[in-house]
Formats: sequence, structure tokens, C-alpha cells
Amino acid sequence: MYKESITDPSAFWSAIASEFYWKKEWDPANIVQGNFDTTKGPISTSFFSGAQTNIAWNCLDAQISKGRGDTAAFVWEGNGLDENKTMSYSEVCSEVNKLANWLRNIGVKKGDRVIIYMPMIPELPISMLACARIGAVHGVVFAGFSAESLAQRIIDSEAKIILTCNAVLRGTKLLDLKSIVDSAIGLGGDGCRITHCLCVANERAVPFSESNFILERDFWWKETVEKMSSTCETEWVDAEDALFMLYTSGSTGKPKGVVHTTGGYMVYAATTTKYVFDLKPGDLFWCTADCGWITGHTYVTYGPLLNGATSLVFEGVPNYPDPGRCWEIVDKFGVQVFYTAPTLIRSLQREGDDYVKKYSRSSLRLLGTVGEPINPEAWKWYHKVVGNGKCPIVDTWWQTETGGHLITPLPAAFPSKPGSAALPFFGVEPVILNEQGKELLGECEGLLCIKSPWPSMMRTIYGDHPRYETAYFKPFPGYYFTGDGARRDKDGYYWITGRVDDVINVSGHRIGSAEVESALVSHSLCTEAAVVGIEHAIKGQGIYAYVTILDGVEYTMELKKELIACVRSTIGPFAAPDTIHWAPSLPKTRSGKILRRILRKIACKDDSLGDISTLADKGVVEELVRLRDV
Ligand code: 6R9
Repeated sequence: MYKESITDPSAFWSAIASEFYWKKEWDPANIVQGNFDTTKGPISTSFFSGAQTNIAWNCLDAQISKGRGDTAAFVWEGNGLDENKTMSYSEVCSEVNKLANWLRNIGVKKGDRVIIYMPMIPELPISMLACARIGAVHGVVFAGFSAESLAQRIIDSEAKIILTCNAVLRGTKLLDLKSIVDSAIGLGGDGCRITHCLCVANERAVPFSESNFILERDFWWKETVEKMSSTCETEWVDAEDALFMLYTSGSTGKPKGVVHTTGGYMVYAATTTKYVFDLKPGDLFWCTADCGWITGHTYVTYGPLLNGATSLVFEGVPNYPDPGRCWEIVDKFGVQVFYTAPTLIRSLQREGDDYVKKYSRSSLRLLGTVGEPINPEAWKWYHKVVGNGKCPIVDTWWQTETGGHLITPLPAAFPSKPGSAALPFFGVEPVILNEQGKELLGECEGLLCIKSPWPSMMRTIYGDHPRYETAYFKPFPGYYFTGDGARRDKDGYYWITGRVDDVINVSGHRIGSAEVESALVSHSLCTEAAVVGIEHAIKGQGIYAYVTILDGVEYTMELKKELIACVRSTIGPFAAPDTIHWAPSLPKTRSGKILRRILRKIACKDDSLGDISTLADKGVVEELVRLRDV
């Protein structure tokens, strides 16, 4: 199948696409189009050009018409042990239609952006599907982002509608989401165009209260949406119409609004879910990712439903009430396929095997990982202890930009190697380039690029196509540059070595060092900051920040705490630096460029600093080493 997908992508993808419902067929002469070379005109990709479809229809109505109306679409497990509910495909379809009708009633049209800022409750994927039903573009913002980050995304997306929830309990922590939304709207000032805020009342977290409600802007879900009709006319959209946008961090500047379109994304999300997770209708699949990240889009919401499977949505945290929670849930519902991030595996491994062995886990038949390289020790523990040595592991490499898995094992189809993402998925042509952009052959190590379009690749950055070209295609003309390094072994297996740019991967979350730096210097006493990623036993990478403070100001514990608090409130708690290192000055070249390579070495206590001849002032390094433990 792989060979066929590369030699004749049009035939390959159109055969698969034929299994979905299309209101209008594609133009057979233009099934796959793409240009990755800026010297040959604008970068563009299209799949199934001319066709019309609707992904919500294919996720819901198509399944119902195949007799799956009573099959569970979502099994929801709340934060507390006794909170759960199952929603069938028919029930989800009704709820999606009610919300779609409400959105349409208040004037939301095809192409309009709708921001979703919600915890992992069924209303989150339902909101995504309701937007898709009417052709609106959803922009989910992870509910761990601060008011400031949310405001930035509201402004950039020019959204007029926000869907949220008053509050949520995660473990024992209460998150007051509605007040974060209120602050974000306030912070947005004139740049914020929000006219409607729809709020789910989560009375499990806090009692029903309207104290902060603003008349004509704020609406309770249960008082408005519940009253709408449960049938809704589907908006048929072009295959290349935008389905959603999702912000992700790059190495420079503000987060990028990655835009995905409908047809190619639908076909690819469904196909990867089917083959990589071996998922069949009615199977119970649990992807632990939050819908605020790409993994939650493709493998909590769209992929499982497009396959008629049941997707488990978990509101809580894996260590509450104790570190056995995941396996308790697996046994309670009979989860067959479990997909998570290496950071979670490592943190549970540290708690010992007893929490795992307490549960049978006999329903599990396949395990997956995503988000960061998995170290072989964690891989082996996952395989041996969690999977009882009988479940294949799929280590799936992909990105927000790629929409779905690009390099991944296919379970039991070929031998796996702990720590390797194995081989490219159907239609994917990876290459490894050297720094000069030359393709390396055979066994090699270098920069990971992709040389031809695949159906679910991002089509643009919202409002900034030039940035799309500059960030991903200009570095190596003719190739999509992933920002990752990789090694290819003698069997053609890929081993992802991690980011080669200034993106830090903390617990599988992408954080741009530039964003953390700008949050630090927003503190009135911080004049300069340089942030690097360093190895972290549980999180994969941790954030190490060098800060220069105003001359004459004393560096105190208090100030250190304030600086960390500044990052928490500007970006979100997950981006808080692990270490703050006082730096009276930073190592720079004569032209003023910060030498991060040296900063990384000082941070991980590797004092073989290598070539420091480009340094303008060598004394700076000695001083930083001296101040390391201050
Ligand atoms: C899906 C997702 C993408 C970055 C990517 C890479 C890292 C993801 C990986 C992996 C090694 C894997 N990454 N999966 N590294 N092995 N199996 O995580 O998207 O949040 O955009 O992050 O994550 O560095 O470039 P996103």
C-alpha cells in the first residue's frame, strides 16, 4: 500500500476518499496538487479540489445511517470517580445540531472563526463538530492558557464568538475559566470583537452563579442551546475550505494560527486512525490528549468518530485520586487502545508498578505514544508492565502542522524498535538533509523534511501566508521543513532526535523560547532574558531561563518568584521556568547574537564549552558558571 501511495497518490487517496460521503465529487484531473518551491510561485497544496463535503456529517450522520446510532460516540469520565456518562452517536448528533442552530441564529456563517475555551467535557468535541456542521472555523484554545494568551488568540483570529465553561475541577484544583475569559476580553480592548460568550454551567465545580454575567453578551448553554431544534441543515463546504485553526509555538515571534482544511484532513485523520490504531467500529479508544492540542483534534474528536469507534474523553488528571487512575478507567470501560505522551508514562513509571498491577488491563490490545521522543526505558516499561508484554506500541511522530501521523509503526505489520517512530505512513516521503540542504541517503543523521504534499498538511498560517512560506519552505526550497532532527538507520527506520530550532518541548507541549523571553522581560525589572531547554527526567525538557535585571537592583528570591509568576500569567502555568539563572550579562557574539549553545552547556553543567572564539567577552561565561547555583 505504501508503494502504491507514493507512485500514484491520486489513485490511492481517491480510492480511500470514496468511502466517505461527498455532496459533490472532486475533479478527477486535480486530485492532488502541491508546490513546495517558493521559486516556482506561492506555496500551495490541495486535495480533492472541487469536491464538497462536511466532516460533521461524516462523523455523525454517516455513522447513524450505517446503523450506529445507538453505538457510543463518547464515553466521558469526569474528574471525580463517580462522574461519567455515555453519549450515543444519535445523542451527540442532536446536541451538535442544537448548538449549530444556536450559532447560526446569532449570525455565525461559513468561514467565521469561533474560539472554544473549555475543559474536557463532552461539550468540547460537540462544539468543534457544531462549528464544522455550519462551516464555521473552530479555534480551540487549551484551557491552561492564561487570559493574556487567550486574548492574543481572540484578537489574531478576529473571532466574535467564544464558547466556554464557568469552571472546572482538575484533581483538587479549581480553574475559574469564565473569569479568565472575562479578563481576556477586557485585555483585548478594541482589538477584541467578541459579541457572544456561551457558557456551560459546570455545577460539579462551582454553584450556579450569574454574578459576572454581562447582559446580551453572556449566555448559559442550558438556557439557550437546549431549546434549539435537534435537526440542522448541513453546510456543504469545499474540500479546501478551512475546518479549524490551532495556535502553535514556533522559534520566533507570536504563536502561529495553523489552518487546516476539510477534505484532505478528514481522509487522512480517518486513515491514520484506522491503520495506526487498528480501530474498528465500536472499539473503545482512549487518547489522553486535551482537545486544546492537535492530538485531541485528530485523535479524540475526528479520527475515532470517522471510524465509527467510541472515544473516551477524560476531564481529570492521571494522578488523581492516585496514580492508578488511568488503569482504573481502562478496566471500568474496557479501553482497547490507549494513546498518551511519554511524559505521562515516565511519571507513572516513577510511582511504581503496583498502581498498574492493581488493575487487570486485560482489554488493552494496542498502546501508542506521541509528543516527544520516548526513551527506551520508558518504552520498555510501557510495553512490559502496562501492556503485559502483549500490546504492540506505536510511537507516532507528527506535528500540529501535519494534521496526522507522518512517521509511525503500523501495529504488528513490521518489527518495532524501542525509541524509533519507524517508517513513513502512506503517502509520506521524508528526507534527511544536511545543513546545506543536500539530501542524505541511506544511514544518516540531519534535518527532517518532507518532499511531497500529504492530505492533512496545514495550508497556511491564518492571516499570514508569507510567514508560512518563510517558516516552513524558505529554509530548504522544495521541502517542508519540520524543525526536527532525525537519524535513519540501516533498516530505513527513523529516530527523531528532537527540535533543532528554539522550540522547547515540555511534557509534549511546544513552547517557543522567544515567548518565554518576552514574558520575562515584560517584568519592569528584567532587561534581558535568554531561555534554553534542558533535559528533564519526567517532562522530557525543562525550561532554563537566564535573566538580566536592571542595574543597581538586588537579585532576590522574591524577584525570582515574581519572574516565574510573570511567565505563568502571560503564557500559562505549564510554561513556568524550572530554573532562573541570574545573568549580569549574556554571552554574545560581537554582532550581539546570544550564544545559546553556550547557555545550554552552562545550564546542564557541561563545562567543556567548545569553541568560544566568537564571544565578545569571555569573562561573561566564567561569571555565569560562578552564579549557577545562586
Ligand atoms: C503531535 C504533536 C510537534 C513536535 C515535533 C517533535 C515532537 C511529536 C513525537 C515527537 C519524537 C514522537 N514530537 N511526536 N518527537 N517522537 N513520536 O505533538 O504536535 O504539539 O505540534 O508538537 O513534537 O519535536 O516537531 P505538536
